[in-house]
Amino acid sequence: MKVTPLIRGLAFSFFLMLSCQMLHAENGYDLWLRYAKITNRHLSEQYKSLLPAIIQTSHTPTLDIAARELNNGVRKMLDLENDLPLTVLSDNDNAHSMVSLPAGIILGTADNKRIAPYLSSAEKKEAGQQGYIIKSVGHTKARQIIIAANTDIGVLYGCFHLLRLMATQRSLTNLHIASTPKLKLRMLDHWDNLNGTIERGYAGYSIWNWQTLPGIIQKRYVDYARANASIGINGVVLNNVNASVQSLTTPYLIKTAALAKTFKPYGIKVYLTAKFSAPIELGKLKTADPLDPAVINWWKEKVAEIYHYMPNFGGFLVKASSEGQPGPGDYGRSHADGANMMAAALKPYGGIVIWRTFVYAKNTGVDRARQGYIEFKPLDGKFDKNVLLQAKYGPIDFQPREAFNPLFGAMPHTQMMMEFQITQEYLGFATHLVYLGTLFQEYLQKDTYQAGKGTTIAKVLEGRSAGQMSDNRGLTGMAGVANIGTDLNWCGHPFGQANWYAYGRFAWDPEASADSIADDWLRMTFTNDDSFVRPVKKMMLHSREVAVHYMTPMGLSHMMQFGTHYGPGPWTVHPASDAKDYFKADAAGLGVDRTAAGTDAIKQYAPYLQQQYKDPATTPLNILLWFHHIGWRQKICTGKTLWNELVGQFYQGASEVDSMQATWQKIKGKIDEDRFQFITQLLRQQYKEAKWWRDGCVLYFQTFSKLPLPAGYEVPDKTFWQFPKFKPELPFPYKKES
Ligand code: BDP
Repeated sequence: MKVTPLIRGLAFSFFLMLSCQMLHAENGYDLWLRYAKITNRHLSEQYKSLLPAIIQTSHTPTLDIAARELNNGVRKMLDLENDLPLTVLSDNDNAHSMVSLPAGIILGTADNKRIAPYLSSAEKKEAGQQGYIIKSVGHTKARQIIIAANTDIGVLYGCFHLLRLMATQRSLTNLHIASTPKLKLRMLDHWDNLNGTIERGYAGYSIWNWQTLPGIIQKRYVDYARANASIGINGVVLNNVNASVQSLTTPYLIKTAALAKTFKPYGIKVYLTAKFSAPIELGKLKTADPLDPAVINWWKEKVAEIYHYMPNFGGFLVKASSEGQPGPGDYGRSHADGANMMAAALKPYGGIVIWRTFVYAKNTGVDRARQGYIEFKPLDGKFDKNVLLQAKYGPIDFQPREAFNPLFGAMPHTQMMMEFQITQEYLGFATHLVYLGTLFQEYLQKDTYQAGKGTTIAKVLEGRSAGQMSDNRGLTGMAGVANIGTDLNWCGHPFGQANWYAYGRFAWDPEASADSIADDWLRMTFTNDDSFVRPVKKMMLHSREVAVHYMTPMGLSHMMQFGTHYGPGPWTVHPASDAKDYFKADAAGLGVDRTAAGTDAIKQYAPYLQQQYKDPATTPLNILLWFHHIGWRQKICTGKTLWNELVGQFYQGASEVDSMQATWQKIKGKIDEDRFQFITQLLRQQYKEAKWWRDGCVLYFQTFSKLPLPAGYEVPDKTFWQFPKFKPELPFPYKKES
C-alpha cells in the first residue's frame, strides 16, 4: 500500500493519542498500585474472560475492602467502563455447590461451605493465620478463581497478589498459589514527632495530622493502609523512638485510636513508642524504677486506658538506656527487668513489647561494635514470652555496609527481630538512588554459623534454626524505619518507594529475592516494557554497591557529616568522639583492628567466622577495614596496595553514578516525562555528590597516606586544605544535632 501523507498524518496522530494515553503525567502518589491499563492484548482478553464478576462469600469490613480493591484494579487495568458485577452470598447460599455460581473470582474464608470443598486440609493448614490460596477451579463454562484464606486479612493479601500478577502481566490460567508470611510481625516504624517533623525523614513532614485527628480521617491514611496491606505490613509504630510522653496522654490516645480504627480492616495494628520515664513525667512519681510497685501500677493503669480506647492496640516499642533515653539502667536494673515489667502490663490484653538492642556508651574505651552484644547476650532467655528484641542489621548503626550484628544467632532463647532502615539516613537521604532490596537480602542471607552451617539470619528470625527457641518461640518479626512523608509521592525519591515495597516483601518472606522484587516493583510502578525493566533493574540492583563505593568502601563506617549524616565528614573533630575513631586512619594505615590484638570484636562471632575474620587474607574485601587495620602500602587480595584499591573504589563509585545517568537517559520516552525528568535531576545531583564524597575522602586519606593518586585518575582541582569541608545548611526539619 502506498503511504500517502494523509495516512501518515492519521497514523501519527493515532500514535500520539496512544502514547499520550500511555504516558500521561504521573506524580507517584499511586505508588505500585497504579493499575495501569494492560497493553498486552492477548492477556487482557484472558483476564476479561477469567474475571467477569466478583463473588464474595460474606460481608465483613475486610472482605468488602478486598472486593473493592479488586474491582478498582481490574477495572483500571482492563479499562472497563463499569464496575464488575458483585454478588455477596447470603447464609442460605452457603449450602450450594460451587458449580452453580457464575464464572468469576470468589473471595472468602476457608470455613465457608462453598469454598471448603476446594481446599485440602493441608492447604488450609499451610495458609495459617495470614496466608492465602489462589486456585483456578470450575469447568470451561464457569471458570472460577478462588482466593481463600483462614482469615479475612489473608483474603485481602491474596487479592493484592492476584492484582500484582495482572499488573506484572502474568497469565492467570491454572493458578495454584499458596503463600504464607514467614514472620508474624511485619512492622513499619515511623520516627515521627508530634510537631510534624520526622527524625531522619526526607520526604516532607509527618503524614499524621494530630491537629485534625480524631475528627478528620484523611484519604491519605486509607491509601497508606492500602499500600501497607498490599505488601503484608501488619503493624505500624506511629511515633519516634526518641519518644515524647505526650503520645501517651488521653487526648493523643483518642487521636491515635481514630487511626487504629481506620487501619484495622487492613489488618494493621497500631503501636506506640513508650518513654521509660513516663511514670515520672506524666504520673508525677519520683521514680521509673521497673521494680517499684507504684511504677508497675502506673503502667498497668496506662495500658488499661490505652486498651479502653484501642482494643486492638499492638503494644510498645521501647528505646531505653540508649543515646540519652531513660531506661532501667538508670536504676541499676537490667533490660529484662524493664521489658518484662511493661510486658506484664500488656499481657492481659495480648499486647507485646518490642525492646531495642541499640545501646552504646561513649568514651568507655569499649568498641561500639561490641556493646550491644555485651549488654544483651547475658540476658538470653530472660525475656517474657510477649517480648521481642529488635536489633539493627549491623552492630553499630544503619551504615551502608557493616559486618552483621553478632547478636543474631547468639540468643537462641530470645525472640529476635530485625531492624532495617528504609529511610536513607546514611545513604544519601531522598536524593540518592539506592535500592535497598539487595542490602536486605545480603543481611538476611548472612550465615551466622551459630547453630552450624546454614544458620542464616533469615532462619534465626523465622525461628527455624537448629536448637533455637524450643522453650520460648511464639513471636517473630521484622521492623523497617519508614521513609514516608507528606511529599506528593510519599518517599521523596521515586525509587525510595521501591525500598518501602521491598521491605514489606522481605518481611513477608525473608528468603525472597531482591531481583524479582525489583522486577515486580518496576513493572507496577513504571511499565512492563522489557526494554525499560531490564536496564533499570540492573541499575537498581547495583545501586547500593555504588553508594558503598563512593561513601564507605571496604567496611569503612560513619564517615558522614556529624549531626545531619549528609555528605562526607571523615575529618570531623568532636569533643565526644572524632569521626576518625570509627575507621582509625593514621600514618600507618586504615581500618579498625577488631581481632584479638585489637578490640577483639570478632570473638562475638561463631568460631567458623572468627577463623575467617581474624586473617585479612580470608576476610571478605567488602568488610576488610571493618575488621583490620591495613597498611597503606600493603598488598590486598585484589593485588593492589590498600591505597590504590581505596582510591580506585571511590573513583569507581562516582563513575558508576555517571553510568546510571547514561542508563536513565536511554529509557527516555518509555515512561511519563514528569517522573523521567525528576529522576534525571536527582541522578545529576547524585553524581555531583558522589564526586564530593570521592574527592573529600580521597584528599582526606591522602593527608595520612602521603601517597600520590595512582596513575590515570582525574586529580581533584583542590588540595585537602582548600577542599570545601562545608556543612551544607540543611533546612529544618533535616537538621538534627547529635
Ligand atoms: C541513629 C539516628 C538517630 C536515631 C538512632 C536510633 O541517627 O536519629 O535516634 O539511630 O536508632 O542512627 O535510635
